Amino acid sequence: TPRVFSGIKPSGGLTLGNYLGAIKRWVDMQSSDMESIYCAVDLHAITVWQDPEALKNGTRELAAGMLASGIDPEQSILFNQSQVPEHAQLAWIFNCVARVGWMNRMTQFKDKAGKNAEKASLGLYAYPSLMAADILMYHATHVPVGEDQKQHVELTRDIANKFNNDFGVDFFPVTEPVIEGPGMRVMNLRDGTKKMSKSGESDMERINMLDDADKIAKKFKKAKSDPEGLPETVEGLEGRPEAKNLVDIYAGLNDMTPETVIAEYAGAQWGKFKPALADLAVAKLAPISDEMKRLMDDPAEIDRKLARGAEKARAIATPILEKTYDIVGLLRS
Ligand code: AQP
Repeated sequence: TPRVFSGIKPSGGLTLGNYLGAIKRWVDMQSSDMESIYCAVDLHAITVWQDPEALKNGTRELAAGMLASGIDPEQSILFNQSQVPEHAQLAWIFNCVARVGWMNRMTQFKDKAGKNAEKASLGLYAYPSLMAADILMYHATHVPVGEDQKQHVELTRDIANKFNNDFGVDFFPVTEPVIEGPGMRVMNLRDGTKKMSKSGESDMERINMLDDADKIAKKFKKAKSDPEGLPETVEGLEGRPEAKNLVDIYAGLNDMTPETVIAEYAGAQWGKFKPALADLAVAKLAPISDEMKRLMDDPAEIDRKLARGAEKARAIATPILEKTYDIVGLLRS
Protein backbone atom coordinates (compact mmCIF):
# COMPACT_ATOMS: atom_id res chain seq x y z
CA THR A 1 0.00 0.00 0.00
CA PRO A 2 1.17 3.53 -0.69
CA ARG A 3 2.20 5.14 2.53
CA VAL A 4 2.71 8.81 3.36
CA PHE A 5 5.13 10.06 5.99
CA SER A 6 5.67 13.68 6.89
CA GLY A 7 6.59 15.78 9.87
CA ILE A 8 6.79 19.26 11.31
CA LYS A 9 9.23 20.45 13.95
CA PRO A 10 7.64 21.76 17.15
CA SER A 11 10.26 24.51 17.20
CA GLY A 12 7.82 27.36 17.79
CA GLY A 13 4.22 28.23 17.14
CA LEU A 14 2.62 26.79 14.03
CA THR A 15 2.61 29.27 11.13
CA LEU A 16 0.47 29.92 8.09
CA GLY A 17 3.44 28.54 6.11
CA ASN A 18 3.22 25.17 7.86
CA TYR A 19 -0.52 25.19 7.31
CA LEU A 20 -0.65 26.10 3.62
CA GLY A 21 2.60 24.34 2.72
CA ALA A 22 2.07 21.14 4.66
CA ILE A 23 -0.93 20.46 6.89
CA LYS A 24 -3.62 21.56 4.43
CA ARG A 25 -2.19 19.21 1.81
CA TRP A 26 -1.94 16.38 4.31
CA VAL A 27 -5.62 16.73 5.09
CA ASP A 28 -6.42 16.53 1.37
CA MET A 29 -4.23 13.44 0.95
CA GLN A 30 -5.88 11.74 3.87
CA SER A 31 -9.08 11.22 1.94
CA SER A 32 -7.31 9.08 -0.65
CA ASP A 33 -6.61 5.42 -0.10
CA MET A 34 -3.15 5.94 1.34
CA GLU A 35 -2.00 5.10 4.80
CA SER A 36 -0.69 8.30 6.33
CA ILE A 37 1.72 8.91 9.17
CA TYR A 38 2.15 12.43 10.54
CA CYS A 39 4.71 13.29 13.12
CA ALA A 40 5.69 16.14 15.41
CA VAL A 41 9.42 15.71 14.88
CA ASP A 42 10.66 16.83 18.28
CA LEU A 43 14.03 15.11 17.86
CA HIS A 44 14.62 17.27 14.80
CA ALA A 45 13.53 20.36 16.72
CA ILE A 46 16.27 19.95 19.33
CA THR A 47 19.03 20.12 16.72
CA VAL A 48 18.72 23.79 17.68
CA TRP A 49 18.32 24.49 21.42
CA GLN A 50 14.70 24.58 22.55
CA ASP A 51 13.36 25.77 25.84
CA PRO A 52 12.10 22.50 27.42
CA GLU A 53 8.70 23.83 28.50
CA ALA A 54 8.18 25.58 25.19
CA LEU A 55 9.07 22.36 23.38
CA LYS A 56 6.42 20.41 25.27
CA ASN A 57 3.83 23.11 24.66
CA GLY A 58 4.90 23.44 21.03
CA THR A 59 4.47 19.71 20.53
CA ARG A 60 0.94 19.88 21.92
CA GLU A 61 0.16 22.98 19.87
CA LEU A 62 1.38 21.25 16.75
CA ALA A 63 -0.72 18.16 17.50
CA ALA A 64 -3.72 20.41 18.19
CA GLY A 65 -3.09 22.24 14.91
CA MET A 66 -3.06 19.02 12.93
CA LEU A 67 -6.17 17.71 14.67
CA ALA A 68 -8.03 21.02 14.32
CA SER A 69 -7.15 21.19 10.62
CA GLY A 70 -8.71 17.81 10.00
CA ILE A 71 -6.06 15.14 10.53
CA ASP A 72 -8.12 12.27 11.87
CA PRO A 73 -6.17 10.19 14.38
CA GLU A 74 -8.31 7.17 13.58
CA GLN A 75 -7.57 7.34 9.88
CA SER A 76 -3.96 8.52 10.13
CA ILE A 77 -1.20 7.84 12.61
CA LEU A 78 -0.35 11.00 14.55
CA PHE A 79 2.44 11.00 17.14
CA ASN A 80 5.57 12.73 18.33
CA GLN A 81 8.85 11.29 17.14
CA SER A 82 10.61 10.82 20.48
CA GLN A 83 7.87 8.48 21.67
CA VAL A 84 8.97 6.00 19.05
CA PRO A 85 12.61 5.46 20.04
CA GLU A 86 13.19 3.35 16.92
CA HIS A 87 13.65 6.61 14.97
CA ALA A 88 16.77 7.50 16.93
CA GLN A 89 17.99 3.92 16.89
CA LEU A 90 17.69 3.58 13.12
CA ALA A 91 19.23 7.02 12.65
CA TRP A 92 22.34 5.81 14.47
CA ILE A 93 22.70 2.91 12.05
CA PHE A 94 22.28 5.37 9.17
CA ASN A 95 24.93 7.63 10.69
CA CYS A 96 27.27 4.70 10.22
CA VAL A 97 26.13 4.14 6.64
CA ALA A 98 26.03 7.74 5.38
CA ARG A 99 29.30 9.45 4.47
CA VAL A 100 30.60 12.74 5.82
CA GLY A 101 31.01 13.92 2.25
CA TRP A 102 27.30 13.48 1.62
CA MET A 103 26.38 15.59 4.61
CA ASN A 104 28.84 18.27 3.53
CA ARG A 105 26.79 18.78 0.40
CA MET A 106 23.53 19.53 2.23
CA THR A 107 22.59 23.11 1.54
CA GLN A 108 20.08 23.31 4.38
CA PHE A 109 22.82 22.68 6.93
CA LYS A 110 24.81 25.52 5.42
CA ASP A 111 21.76 27.80 5.54
CA LYS A 112 20.79 26.92 9.10
CA ALA A 113 24.29 26.77 10.54
CA GLY A 114 25.16 30.12 9.02
CA LYS A 115 28.68 31.45 8.96
CA ASN A 116 29.75 29.77 12.16
CA ALA A 117 29.19 26.13 11.21
CA GLU A 118 31.76 24.99 13.79
CA LYS A 119 29.32 26.06 16.48
CA ALA A 120 26.34 24.16 15.05
CA SER A 121 25.24 21.02 16.86
CA LEU A 122 26.37 17.66 15.58
CA GLY A 123 22.67 16.80 15.49
CA LEU A 124 21.96 19.58 12.99
CA TYR A 125 24.69 18.18 10.77
CA ALA A 126 23.33 14.62 11.02
CA TYR A 127 19.71 15.77 10.58
CA PRO A 128 19.34 14.07 7.17
CA SER A 129 20.21 10.67 8.70
CA LEU A 130 17.35 11.01 11.16
CA MET A 131 15.06 12.12 8.36
CA ALA A 132 16.07 9.07 6.34
CA ALA A 133 15.19 6.95 9.36
CA ASP A 134 11.77 8.65 9.61
CA ILE A 135 11.01 7.82 6.01
CA LEU A 136 12.58 4.36 5.67
CA MET A 137 11.23 3.13 8.99
CA TYR A 138 7.77 3.03 7.46
CA HIS A 139 8.87 2.24 3.89
CA ALA A 140 7.07 5.45 2.97
CA THR A 141 6.30 5.87 -0.71
CA HIS A 142 5.13 9.50 -0.50
CA VAL A 143 6.83 12.29 1.38
CA PRO A 144 4.92 15.54 1.10
CA VAL A 145 7.57 18.12 1.98
CA GLY A 146 8.53 21.47 0.59
CA GLU A 147 11.08 22.01 -2.15
CA ASP A 148 13.66 22.88 0.55
CA GLN A 149 13.62 19.25 1.71
CA LYS A 150 14.18 17.71 -1.73
CA GLN A 151 17.91 17.22 -1.20
CA HIS A 152 17.29 15.35 2.04
CA VAL A 153 14.76 13.07 0.42
CA GLU A 154 17.28 12.30 -2.32
CA LEU A 155 19.89 11.51 0.31
CA THR A 156 17.43 9.06 1.83
CA ARG A 157 17.60 7.05 -1.37
CA ASP A 158 21.42 7.07 -1.27
CA ILE A 159 21.38 5.81 2.32
CA ALA A 160 18.94 3.02 1.47
CA ASN A 161 21.06 2.05 -1.49
CA LYS A 162 24.32 1.97 0.43
CA PHE A 163 22.76 0.04 3.31
CA ASN A 164 21.47 -2.59 0.89
CA ASN A 165 24.86 -2.80 -0.87
CA ASP A 166 26.93 -2.85 2.32
CA PHE A 167 24.98 -5.79 3.69
CA GLY A 168 24.03 -7.53 0.45
CA VAL A 169 20.32 -7.26 1.10
CA ASP A 170 17.32 -5.81 -0.62
CA PHE A 171 15.70 -4.42 2.49
CA PHE A 172 15.14 -0.69 2.31
CA PRO A 173 13.21 0.56 -0.70
CA VAL A 174 15.33 2.67 -3.02
CA THR A 175 12.48 3.92 -5.11
CA GLU A 176 12.47 7.64 -4.70
CA PRO A 177 9.56 8.76 -2.56
CA VAL A 178 7.23 11.11 -4.34
CA ILE A 179 7.73 14.66 -3.19
CA GLU A 180 4.21 15.93 -3.54
CA GLY A 181 4.55 19.24 -5.19
CA PRO A 182 5.06 21.86 -6.17
CA GLY A 183 3.94 22.79 -2.70
CA MET A 184 3.01 26.30 -1.86
CA ARG A 185 5.81 28.35 -0.35
CA VAL A 186 4.68 31.11 1.98
CA MET A 187 7.18 33.92 2.30
CA ASN A 188 8.13 36.24 5.14
CA LEU A 189 5.75 39.23 5.34
CA ARG A 190 8.62 41.70 5.81
CA ASP A 191 11.00 40.21 3.25
CA GLY A 192 9.49 38.31 0.35
CA THR A 193 12.79 36.64 -0.52
CA LYS A 194 12.84 34.66 2.73
CA LYS A 195 10.38 31.99 3.73
CA MET A 196 7.96 32.45 6.58
CA SER A 197 9.49 30.64 9.56
CA LYS A 198 8.36 29.72 13.06
CA SER A 199 11.63 30.85 14.51
CA GLY A 200 12.15 34.03 12.47
CA GLU A 201 13.28 37.05 14.47
CA SER A 202 10.17 39.20 14.39
CA ASP A 203 6.62 38.10 15.06
CA MET A 204 5.45 40.64 12.44
CA GLU A 205 7.00 38.58 9.66
CA ARG A 206 4.68 35.61 10.12
CA ILE A 207 1.05 34.72 10.75
CA ASN A 208 0.76 32.26 13.62
CA MET A 209 -2.16 29.88 13.57
CA LEU A 210 -3.12 31.15 17.02
CA ASP A 211 -3.07 34.87 16.10
CA ASP A 212 -6.41 36.58 16.69
CA ALA A 213 -8.30 38.64 14.10
CA ASP A 214 -6.75 41.96 15.18
CA LYS A 215 -3.24 40.60 14.97
CA ILE A 216 -3.84 39.08 11.57
CA ALA A 217 -5.28 42.36 10.25
CA LYS A 218 -2.37 44.32 11.71
CA LYS A 219 0.26 41.99 10.28
CA PHE A 220 -1.18 42.11 6.77
CA LYS A 221 -1.59 45.88 7.01
CA LYS A 222 2.07 46.25 7.92
CA ALA A 223 3.22 43.60 5.47
CA LYS A 224 5.77 44.93 3.03
CA SER A 225 4.32 45.69 -0.39
CA ASP A 226 5.09 48.26 -3.06
CA PRO A 227 3.45 51.45 -4.32
CA GLU A 228 2.26 49.79 -7.50
CA GLY A 229 -0.81 47.95 -6.27
CA LEU A 230 -2.06 44.79 -7.92
CA PRO A 231 -1.11 44.24 -11.57
CA GLU A 232 -3.48 43.50 -14.43
CA THR A 233 -2.02 40.02 -15.01
CA VAL A 234 0.05 37.55 -12.92
CA GLU A 235 3.08 38.34 -15.10
CA GLY A 236 3.00 41.74 -13.43
CA LEU A 237 4.01 40.08 -10.15
CA GLU A 238 7.40 39.03 -11.50
CA GLY A 239 10.29 40.56 -9.61
CA ARG A 240 7.92 41.67 -6.83
CA PRO A 241 8.28 38.94 -4.19
CA GLU A 242 6.22 40.66 -1.49
CA ALA A 243 3.32 41.40 -3.86
CA LYS A 244 3.45 37.88 -5.24
CA ASN A 245 3.42 36.42 -1.74
CA LEU A 246 0.27 38.30 -0.71
CA VAL A 247 -1.52 37.15 -3.86
CA ASP A 248 -0.29 33.57 -3.36
CA ILE A 249 -1.50 33.53 0.25
CA TYR A 250 -4.94 34.72 -0.85
CA ALA A 251 -5.02 32.02 -3.52
CA GLY A 252 -3.83 29.32 -1.12
CA LEU A 253 -6.36 30.19 1.55
CA ASN A 254 -9.23 30.29 -0.90
CA ASP A 255 -8.20 27.29 -3.07
CA MET A 256 -7.88 29.53 -6.10
CA THR A 257 -5.15 30.10 -8.63
CA PRO A 258 -3.21 33.40 -8.48
CA GLU A 259 -4.68 34.12 -11.93
CA THR A 260 -8.19 34.11 -10.50
CA VAL A 261 -7.15 36.38 -7.63
CA ILE A 262 -5.62 38.84 -10.08
CA ALA A 263 -8.69 38.67 -12.31
CA GLU A 264 -10.77 39.73 -9.31
CA TYR A 265 -8.43 42.45 -8.01
CA ALA A 266 -6.71 43.68 -11.17
CA GLY A 267 -5.40 47.19 -10.61
CA ALA A 268 -6.59 47.38 -6.99
CA GLN A 269 -4.56 49.26 -4.40
CA TRP A 270 -3.03 47.44 -1.44
CA GLY A 271 -5.32 49.48 0.79
CA LYS A 272 -8.19 47.53 -0.69
CA PHE A 273 -6.54 44.14 -1.11
CA LYS A 274 -4.88 43.81 2.28
CA PRO A 275 -8.08 44.15 4.34
CA ALA A 276 -9.77 41.65 2.01
CA LEU A 277 -6.86 39.27 2.54
CA ALA A 278 -7.04 39.75 6.31
CA ASP A 279 -10.80 39.05 6.30
CA LEU A 280 -10.27 35.92 4.25
CA ALA A 281 -7.46 34.72 6.53
CA VAL A 282 -9.56 35.28 9.63
CA ALA A 283 -12.55 33.49 8.08
CA LYS A 284 -10.40 30.49 7.19
CA LEU A 285 -8.17 30.36 10.25
CA ALA A 286 -10.52 31.30 13.10
CA PRO A 287 -12.39 27.99 13.08
CA ILE A 288 -9.05 26.17 13.20
CA SER A 289 -7.56 28.32 15.95
CA ASP A 290 -10.78 28.13 18.01
CA GLU A 291 -10.62 24.35 17.82
CA MET A 292 -6.89 24.38 18.61
CA LYS A 293 -7.55 26.40 21.75
CA ARG A 294 -10.35 24.07 22.76
CA LEU A 295 -8.07 21.06 22.34
CA MET A 296 -5.19 22.73 24.18
CA ASP A 297 -7.44 23.30 27.18
CA ASP A 298 -7.12 19.58 27.78
CA PRO A 299 -3.42 18.78 27.35
CA ALA A 300 -3.83 15.34 28.91
CA GLU A 301 -6.19 14.35 26.10
CA ILE A 302 -3.69 15.53 23.47
CA ASP A 303 -1.01 13.48 25.23
CA ARG A 304 -3.26 10.43 25.18
CA LYS A 305 -3.88 10.85 21.45
CA LEU A 306 -0.14 11.14 20.80
CA ALA A 307 0.58 8.09 22.94
CA ARG A 308 -2.00 6.06 21.05
CA GLY A 309 -0.50 7.22 17.75
CA ALA A 310 2.97 6.26 18.98
CA GLU A 311 1.73 2.78 19.80
CA LYS A 312 0.41 2.35 16.28
CA ALA A 313 3.64 3.68 14.81
CA ARG A 314 5.72 1.33 16.96
CA ALA A 315 3.75 -1.63 15.69
CA ILE A 316 5.23 -0.84 12.27
CA ALA A 317 8.63 0.39 13.45
CA THR A 318 9.64 -2.37 15.85
CA PRO A 319 9.81 -5.25 13.34
CA ILE A 320 11.70 -3.03 10.87
CA LEU A 321 14.28 -2.12 13.50
CA GLU A 322 14.60 -5.72 14.70
CA LYS A 323 15.26 -6.86 11.16
CA THR A 324 17.75 -4.02 10.61
CA TYR A 325 19.67 -4.94 13.77
CA ASP A 326 19.77 -8.53 12.64
CA ILE A 327 21.07 -7.60 9.19
CA VAL A 328 23.79 -5.41 10.73
CA GLY A 329 24.77 -8.13 13.19
CA LEU A 330 23.70 -6.49 16.42
CA LEU A 331 22.95 -9.27 18.87
CA ARG A 332 19.50 -9.36 20.44
CA SER A 333 18.66 -12.09 22.90
N1 AQP B 1 6.96 29.16 4.71
C1 AQP B 1 6.59 27.94 4.36
N2 AQP B 1 5.89 27.75 3.23
C2 AQP B 1 5.50 26.52 2.87
N3 AQP B 1 5.77 25.42 3.56
C3 AQP B 1 6.47 25.56 4.69
N4 AQP B 1 6.90 24.68 5.61
C4 AQP B 1 7.55 25.33 6.58
N5 AQP B 1 7.57 26.64 6.33
C5 AQP B 1 6.91 26.81 5.16
C6 AQP B 1 6.66 23.25 5.50
O1 AQP B 1 6.21 22.78 6.74
C7 AQP B 1 6.73 21.48 6.95
C8 AQP B 1 7.39 21.40 8.28
O2 AQP B 1 8.48 22.23 8.38
P1 AQP B 1 9.39 22.14 9.67
O3 AQP B 1 8.75 22.81 10.78
O4 AQP B 1 9.79 20.74 9.91
O5 AQP B 1 10.70 22.83 9.19
P2 AQP B 1 10.96 24.23 8.57
O6 AQP B 1 10.59 24.18 7.14
O7 AQP B 1 12.37 24.55 8.90
O8 AQP B 1 9.96 25.17 9.34
P3 AQP B 1 10.23 26.56 9.97
O9 AQP B 1 8.90 27.13 10.29
O10 AQP B 1 11.12 27.38 9.10
O11 AQP B 1 10.92 26.17 11.32
P4 AQP B 1 12.24 26.73 11.95
O12 AQP B 1 12.08 28.21 11.96
O13 AQP B 1 12.27 26.16 13.35
O14 AQP B 1 13.37 26.23 11.14
C9 AQP B 1 7.66 21.15 5.81
O15 AQP B 1 6.96 20.32 4.91
C10 AQP B 1 7.95 22.49 5.23
O16 AQP B 1 8.25 22.41 3.85
